[in-house]
Amino acid sequence: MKLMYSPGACSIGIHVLLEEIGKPYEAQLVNLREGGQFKPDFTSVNPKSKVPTLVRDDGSVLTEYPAIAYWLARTNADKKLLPDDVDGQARVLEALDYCVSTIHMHGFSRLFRASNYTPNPADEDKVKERGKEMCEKGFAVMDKALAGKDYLVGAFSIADSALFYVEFWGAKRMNMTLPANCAAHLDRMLARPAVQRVMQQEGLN
Ligand SMILES: N[C@@H](CCC(=O)N[C@@H](CS)C(=O)NCC(=O)O)C(=O)O
Repeated sequence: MKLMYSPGACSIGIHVLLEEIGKPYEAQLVNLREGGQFKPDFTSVNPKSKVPTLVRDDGSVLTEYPAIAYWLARTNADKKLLPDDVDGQARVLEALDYCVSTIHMHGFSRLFRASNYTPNPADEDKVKERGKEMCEKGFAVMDKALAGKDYLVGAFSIADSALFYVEFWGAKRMNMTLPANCAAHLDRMLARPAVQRVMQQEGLN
């Protein structure tokens, strides 16, 4: 398998899952700052110009964080990255989707790419403010979901990998103060050996 990633991007959560699984894989850096996602050698693999992109052993390409995480969990069932029961699985997908589709795609996207949300540069600060509010609301929801628990749904699951990357962005890139349960979850994630290996590999230590 080959993961196409960018250091500190949302692909870090899939990188963590690959390390948790422990099977051999290759990690290929795509430099988003230099526009590597728009170059033909990348777009010929993923025309969406996004990481994470996973090239599987049969050469087929899988994109979109939730799909990649779900496929990795189902094809490595012994690693228990999804609960066994349908209700638990639905809860994992519910939390995973909220982290990716709401906190990342609505909240952080406004903070990182305000110019995509307004044609008027003078309005960009307002867009960022709205993005920050969305992130804060998202973290408050996840904080409640974590009350009295180490991980979102039972044991560590694919949902925690997604919560990890948005918490990481909030605390380490945007200097936000995470609510207590999210801050403790981020610390718990950073203490996992798989996460520490990824931080080192992506040069984020
Ligand atoms: N919906 C996609 C979003 C992926 C995404 O937004 N990736 C960002 C990095 S965090 C990216 O590749 N951005 C490059 C760009 O937009 O040019 C997913 O779930 O995988």
